[in-house]
Amino acid sequence: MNNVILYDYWRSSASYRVRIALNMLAIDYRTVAVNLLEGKQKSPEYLELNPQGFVPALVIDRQIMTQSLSIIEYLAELRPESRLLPAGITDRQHVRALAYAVAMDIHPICNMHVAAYVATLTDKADAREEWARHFIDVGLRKFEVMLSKLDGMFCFGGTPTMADICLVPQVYNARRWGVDLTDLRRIVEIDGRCAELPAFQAAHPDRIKP
Ligand SMILES: N[C@@H](CCC(=O)N[C@@H](CS)C(=O)NCC(=O)O)C(=O)O
Repeated sequence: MNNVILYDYWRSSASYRVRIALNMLAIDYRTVAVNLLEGKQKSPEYLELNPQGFVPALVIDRQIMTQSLSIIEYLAELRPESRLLPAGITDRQHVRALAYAVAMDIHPICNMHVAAYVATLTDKADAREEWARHFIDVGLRKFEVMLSKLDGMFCFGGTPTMADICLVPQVYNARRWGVDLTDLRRIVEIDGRCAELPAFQAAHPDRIKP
């Protein structure tokens, strides 16, 4: 892979996921920042790359890819030895269920344009923050129960998978919005373990921040 470009935003959790996966596979890439606060995701040039107006978009040798989970699954298929997804078909299903619980059930309802719309429906000054806090809290509590049925150092087994790649950015967001993580023992433990790994460290928003 010669020419890999990630269009991302430092605080975007979907971008954060792809940064972790690329780092885990030691794929060299350069980033192009798409400033969400300035609405650059809606510019005609960016919409050419991702008609949904979301980051990330990944371009590999001119091939444009969108949707962070489909990108991670592509990378997992490209490099099965990475174990982003486990070898067994049933194990893979479990990892996907964990990853989707975050990426499809928590993240989208707290997305910037959703929270911004919620704020227009009420006079409550902190509606946006309360909305995000509530849905992240509820979603992560359910995720903690899912994890309690599984063993291992990470979400699924002894090495990080797509599930951890989704969890860590969501925990970053939870902290950002002030969600109380005290009771979420497994989640906090796994997040701490991932934080020790260089691939996760290099992808952290604080390292990407302009
Ligand atoms: N399902 C998409 C979601 C992407 C997404 O929601 N990206 C957010 C940042 S984390 C975004 O670009 N938001 C812009 C907006 O809400 O206008 C994916 O996983 O790639």
